[in-house]
Amino acid sequence: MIKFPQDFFWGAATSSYQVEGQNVHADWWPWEKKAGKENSGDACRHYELYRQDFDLAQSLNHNAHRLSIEWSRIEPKEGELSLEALDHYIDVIKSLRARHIEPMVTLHHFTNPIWFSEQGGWVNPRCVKRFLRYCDFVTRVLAKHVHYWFTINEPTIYFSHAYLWGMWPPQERSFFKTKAVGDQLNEAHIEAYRLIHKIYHELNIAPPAVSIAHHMQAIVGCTQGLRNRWAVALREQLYNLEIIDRLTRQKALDFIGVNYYSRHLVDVRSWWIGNLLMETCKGNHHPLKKNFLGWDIYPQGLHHVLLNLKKYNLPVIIAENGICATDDQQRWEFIREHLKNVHLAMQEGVHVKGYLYWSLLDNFEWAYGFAPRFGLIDVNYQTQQRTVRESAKKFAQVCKTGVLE
Ligand code: IFM
Repeated sequence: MIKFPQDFFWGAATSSYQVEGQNVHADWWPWEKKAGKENSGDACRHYELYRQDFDLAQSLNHNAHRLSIEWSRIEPKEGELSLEALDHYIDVIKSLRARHIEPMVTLHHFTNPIWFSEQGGWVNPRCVKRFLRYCDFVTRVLAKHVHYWFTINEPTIYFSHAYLWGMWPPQERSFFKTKAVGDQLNEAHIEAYRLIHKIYHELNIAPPAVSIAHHMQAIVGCTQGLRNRWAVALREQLYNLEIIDRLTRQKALDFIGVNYYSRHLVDVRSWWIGNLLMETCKGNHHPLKKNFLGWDIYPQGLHHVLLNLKKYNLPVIIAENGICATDDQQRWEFIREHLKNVHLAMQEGVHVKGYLYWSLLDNFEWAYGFAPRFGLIDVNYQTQQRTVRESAKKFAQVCKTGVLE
């Protein structure tokens, strides 16, 4: 039997574009059509159905929920920041509070307003200023309702998918732009961190807790040869720790938000830097069970990732951990095994404050569309009917008691 602390945060995460529906002012909206992808369309209609969805979260004993604000709704045209759009999110947050669920708010979760992207997005030197104007507007209003903030979701995934691999809008494949966007996102976080703290100070509200949600993988060598060991160390630093080092040096993290899904299996065939940095194992030497998208299921990696964070001496919130699966039993096993590893890391001194499953609902999985099912709650996209999965009920028991049998 495993027991988590009484004040542990238990819940799930979502993001605006993936669940709300009809986010017509976001850059993904026209891109889906242009790129011939499935359209996010109505998604889960969570924009209207959030109260009913939060009733379900409450019935599942969640005491925390991570959501994101859709920048393109708040500022559909440059400089025209909409109080009415923000009112919606005030209501969303109040609805959570009314159900004793702690809201945790993300300011940027992969999508940008169309006007922002048309002006060069995160490559434009003025992007940070633009982002801060939006952050300022939102924070001043939400400060009295929100304590936990994530400025940017998965910066490394965003810049690699959008600017290096050309998989997401604006579909760039440029090392230089990737580097520029990485730097701008770091700066955007640091400046937003300072701004949010300043606003709380001015408003005489107790200091908030601000972080990023950082995508971390367990970086593992396929064999223990010298090249692989080098590559593992290099990638551990570059993919996992570099951004945290940079942000902690600037004293711009109050906790570390970790999104963990899978392992990254390193197998390098030459000393060429490109191989050292990117080549992965193509064989099937260490087969593991996989999720619906073919990602390795590797719960012990979460323990590994968390231990590597111990040196920062900061609280950690698991801001996302989840599986897309057609077999719901696999979902519960995934949750159970990952929780065991969270607990192990806690026993070894990592201060984990909470665990948020990705995701509360099945939703729009970006370029993969609606096929991957990550939800604790099944969504019928024809009828918008919700059905609570068995895995959600088992997880609900843990949320209620803090005990994993
Ligand atoms: O759906 C995404 C989410 O938007 C960011 N983290 C990973 C999830 C699963 O791919």
